[in-house]
Amino acid sequence: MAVKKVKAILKDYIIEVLNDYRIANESRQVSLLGRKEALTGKAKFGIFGDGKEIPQLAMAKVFRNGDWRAGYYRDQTFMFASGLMTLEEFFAQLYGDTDEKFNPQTAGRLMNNHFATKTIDKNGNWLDLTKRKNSSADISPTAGHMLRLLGLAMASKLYRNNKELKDIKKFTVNGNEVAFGTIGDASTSEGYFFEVLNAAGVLQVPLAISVWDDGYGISVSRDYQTIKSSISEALKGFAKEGKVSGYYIYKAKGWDYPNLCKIYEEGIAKCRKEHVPVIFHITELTQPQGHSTSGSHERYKSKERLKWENEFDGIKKMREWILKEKIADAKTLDKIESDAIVRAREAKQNAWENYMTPLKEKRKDFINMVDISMCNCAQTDKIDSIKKELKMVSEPIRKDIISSGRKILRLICDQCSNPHNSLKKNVTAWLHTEMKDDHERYNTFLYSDTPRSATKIKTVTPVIEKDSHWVPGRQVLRDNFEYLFGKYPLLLAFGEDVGRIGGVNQTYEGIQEKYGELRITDTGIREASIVGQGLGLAMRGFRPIAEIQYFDYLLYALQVMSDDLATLQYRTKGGQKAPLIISTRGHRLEGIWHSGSPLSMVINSIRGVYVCVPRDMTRAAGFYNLFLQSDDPALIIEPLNGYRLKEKLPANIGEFNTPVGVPEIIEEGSDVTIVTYGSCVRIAQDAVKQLKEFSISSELIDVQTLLPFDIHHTIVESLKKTNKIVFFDEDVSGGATAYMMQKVIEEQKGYYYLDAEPRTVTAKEHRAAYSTDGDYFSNPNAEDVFDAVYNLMHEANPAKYPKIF
Ligand SMILES: Cc1ncc(C[n+]2csc(CCOP(=O)(O)OP(=O)(O)O)c2C)c(N)n1
Ligand SMILES: [Mg+2]
Repeated sequence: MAVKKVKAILKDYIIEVLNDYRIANESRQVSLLGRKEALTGKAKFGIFGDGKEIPQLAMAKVFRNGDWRAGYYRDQTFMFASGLMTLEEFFAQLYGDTDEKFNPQTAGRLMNNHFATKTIDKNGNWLDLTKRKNSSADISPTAGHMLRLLGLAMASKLYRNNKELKDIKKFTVNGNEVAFGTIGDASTSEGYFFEVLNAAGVLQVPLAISVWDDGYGISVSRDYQTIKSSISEALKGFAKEGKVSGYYIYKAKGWDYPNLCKIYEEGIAKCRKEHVPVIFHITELTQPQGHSTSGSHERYKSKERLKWENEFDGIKKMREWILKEKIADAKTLDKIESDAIVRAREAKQNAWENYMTPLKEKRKDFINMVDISMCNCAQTDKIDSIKKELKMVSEPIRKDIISSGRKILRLICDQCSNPHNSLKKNVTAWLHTEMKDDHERYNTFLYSDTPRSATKIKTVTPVIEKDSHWVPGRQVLRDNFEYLFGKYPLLLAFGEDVGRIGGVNQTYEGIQEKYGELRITDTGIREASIVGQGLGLAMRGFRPIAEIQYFDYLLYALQVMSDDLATLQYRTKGGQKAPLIISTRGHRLEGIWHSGSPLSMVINSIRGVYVCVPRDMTRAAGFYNLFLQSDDPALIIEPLNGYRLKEKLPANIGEFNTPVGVPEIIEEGSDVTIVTYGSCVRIAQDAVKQLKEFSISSELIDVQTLLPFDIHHTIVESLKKTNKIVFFDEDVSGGATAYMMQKVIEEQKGYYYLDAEPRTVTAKEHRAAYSTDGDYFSNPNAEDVFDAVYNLMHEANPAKYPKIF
């Protein structure tokens, strides 16, 4: 019996090893073919995982349902071995196939070997993430994914330790999920790597980072990248020492299959159970084909290095080991290898046909439709030559067909249009249908398109009753947060000074005492990974508010907001979401780094995230209330000087909301429209008062959100009445005022209602000086607004409004 059992185990082991060997070989073969596809022009670019196959097999063995990956472009073998991608899908990515049936992870929106599993369905509902292996969507900026990795790992800790979440089902099983990260050796030089490693060590979260060390970052060798030329040496101080918390650090050779299997099994088991983070430094990896299809590694690797890479090729080494251990004979392995070549070719062929057949059909249909046999106008020759040219394209893409269609449409003359079968009508209808189709293909899912889109939430206005109390603005927020923490068990807030003291402006005062440190907590000073933490947590079902203490410091976090958060829904074509709220406070305080309002920098880099600029705390609270019902990410900028100003405490605290894209008319007027937001509203109100004394009637509009901007075109309605407009804020000139101007004058067609040139009132080019009146001379003030408006009135009617100075 015992012998039988041993034999059975041995048999299973042999099957497992040979299956791994097959996956490694198939993975290698698709890499080799992939490069050829790119070099022969069938793909635009290719980056592959050859040389990194073996450790990924080991990692995949311990990657379970519910676990997460945040990695980079070398991980194809891991994806194959985890059952998350087929070889056909590998090629579909390479060709940029936009058909989700064939390229479900990115639908052609990302370059090849960028991986992303689905976490939500088409209506934005969460899938059961405990029953699937999850890969957060990759991005290209090196180490950029480290930030979200922190949040993915943190979620397990919170789910395990917060007993009130024991009924949460779709995201966790007792916090047992490990967040697997992968990164290249050279990318560990990025600051984010160290920032996140430090934070994960402090937090003690189940994060397992594998460094695929092939000695190079493109052409730059490890000596230029890493102190002591070894990341595990460099990180020795991070190691766990007895009871002192830290990391388990493993180091192994990337071609040593049995040892890799052993360390991954051991390391991940500890990580899962103890929630201690782990580093796997995997050395002696290779790049058989160099970095990518953009160049060849012979340019920078020595002959000796190339020879070594050949000898220490992981697959070759695995073969040697299988033979040495007598797990299989050479014939068996030869067969696996030759089958892998066949299978890779077949996958390539299938993917290419899937991609090309519909395109060729589309071209055929189009050419048949443009039937000019009945035309006798002068342009038929030109039309014919465009058709011929299109026919000649051996591998047509949509651009070829649409571009031909648009050019042909210009040449179809109205005279030859048969009313019953009008060529013009047919081509026009075809073009409309195609453009709609391509819009869906390439331009959707910047924001959520589900019923939980922030634009679709029913508006609930704040209820102010006769006996409502006047309270400082910060209390409106505080009371509102207290209510929200009670209402949403998955709501979290964290940031610098947010936990114990309740925020630098006391907007969370007493909330940690009431709801505990797991819900509301202090973080280290690490803005980028505060946002990353929020992003990862939001991807795992939490509703985080990640606080950046001051708007000026948002720059540290702008990269992750721009490259990762803002593109998430788009780059997965609605396959993943992260409804994260980033909160900060800005506008008008003291000096260069405490007064900023660089809104153009923000709105122009984070399209995909809504940007809210409330003028007071009731409006700010309304945005938190709105976004917690929505599945869109948002940035909410509280007006710094509004915490102490009194507001009436709404009776329906926590329930009212502030709609997005809906400006509010603060003052009605007839002479001029003033458009502004945030703290500038109060300054504009002062200016409006001053203007009134000169009998100038201003209509003052608070846009409330810059993204989205005035979705119902309220502002142009005001302009129709006043025919004059001033855009005012404290960004630089050409900044957010220019953005607002473009929206109103071009998009809303405000141009047609102007009687005078549109004006902007902005800050100076330099930042605000600290000196007590530095603000007055750096930022725009009520007098500047007054002058801008008055001068407009003067130009229109110099007799009534004589020049002042
Ligand atoms: C922020 C950023 N800088 C530069 C690049 C260009 N780039 C892409 S990959 C790469 C090298 C990465 O090397 P390594 O991390 O060792 O990974 P490997 O490709 O060797 O596996 C560079 C510089 C980038 N993608 N992102
Ligand atoms: Mg490298």
